[in-house]
Amino acid sequence: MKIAVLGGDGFVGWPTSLHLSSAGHDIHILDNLSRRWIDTELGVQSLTPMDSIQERTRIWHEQTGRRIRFHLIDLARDYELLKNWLAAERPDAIVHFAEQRAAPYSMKSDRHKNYTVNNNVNATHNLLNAMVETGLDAHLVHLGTMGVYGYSTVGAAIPEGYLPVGIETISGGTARQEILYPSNPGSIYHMTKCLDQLLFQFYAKNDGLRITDLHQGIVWGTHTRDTAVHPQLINRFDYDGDYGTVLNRFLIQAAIGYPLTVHGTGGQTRAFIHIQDSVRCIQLALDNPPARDSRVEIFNQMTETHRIRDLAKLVSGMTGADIAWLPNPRKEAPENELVVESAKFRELGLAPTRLANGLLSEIVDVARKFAYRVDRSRVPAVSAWTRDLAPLINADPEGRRLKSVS
Ligand code: USQ
Repeated sequence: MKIAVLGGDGFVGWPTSLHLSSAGHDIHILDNLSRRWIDTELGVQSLTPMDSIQERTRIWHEQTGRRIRFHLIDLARDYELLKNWLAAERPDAIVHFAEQRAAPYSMKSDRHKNYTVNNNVNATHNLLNAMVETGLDAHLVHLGTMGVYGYSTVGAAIPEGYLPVGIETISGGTARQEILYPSNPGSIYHMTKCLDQLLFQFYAKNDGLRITDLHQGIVWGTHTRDTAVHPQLINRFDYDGDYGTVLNRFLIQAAIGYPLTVHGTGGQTRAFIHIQDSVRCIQLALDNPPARDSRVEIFNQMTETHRIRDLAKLVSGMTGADIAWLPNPRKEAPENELVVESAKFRELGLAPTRLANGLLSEIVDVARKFAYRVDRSRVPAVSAWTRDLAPLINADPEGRRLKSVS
């Protein structure tokens, strides 16, 4: 298939592009390289040394003989360019990663809130609009988030997208329906993914677009089979307070002798998936498109759930790292249960990489190897969710950390 990977320069986009290229597909990356600009804005860099996208694709060709083509397009702003590209190239499938994906970055300031909403919602809408306008019958696979469901404890498993409900009718009966699971975003970023869901519902219903939405958990790990082919194909790895996700942050913190930064009690339970499984899920989704005129297909793309404090204790047990119990910069439930249905990918053949099996090699092969590149001053998470939290979080993050080491 000819596949457009939108956002193919990013953390999941790059290994996905390699994986699909390896599988024999003709891959075109469309990207505005915004993630690299944001690194510059924040004054941080990937833990792993990352080459330009052109250099990465050159090495991939040199190593495998396969071509991945790169097109510099900003989906949110260059609507005409995107439309003309789709009309000319007519991909069979589109994988859409081209959104600002960090919750803390989205909550940094009013400017960052606006940027995230404008970028994410416009990118998704421009894409759907252009697909209809060009009469493109491509299967669209979108990377969504488990965070659309929220993290309140319900006492029931979260279904894969749709909730069966009974509605009391005026005549006293019960109307049975399956509705989109109620959205409950915990950040501006997560809110944009909730808005995406409504855009997908409308365009599937109105224009018959074939859409799969993947509600992914927190990704951990760095390497996939393909990024390991050559040092210059290495994936990015974020450890900073805005873009670093929790488990990858704990791994690098352990590697540099920095206490593991648990927010609050660490009673937050979250869904996780290894990066290799993530790219495999995307391939499985592409191989199993929804039928024409069916509703949006939704998968829960996660393989296990863990409490943050249990992860901290696990990493601490493996490395001897201290744990720091910090005031939480986020407005989120301090403790939650999380049970998630995720049978659909397993039924399609996903064999998950378990955290217990992959963690140690991640610490040794990546975190310790590149620890010399870490700027310790970028480790604290300082984006506060509310005005009330800001003074507490921004008061001397390093001192706060040291006082609360257990
Ligand atoms: N946390 C800590 N210490 C840290 C960093 C985070 O305790 O040093 C806590 C947070 O307070 C939160 C949990 O860990 O309760 C997860 O935070 P995270 O930064 O790992 O993940 P999140 O902000 O939810 O976002 C990430 C990705 C996002 C994706 C999402 C999946 O950046 O793109 O959509 O994971 S999910 O969390 O399932 O919604």
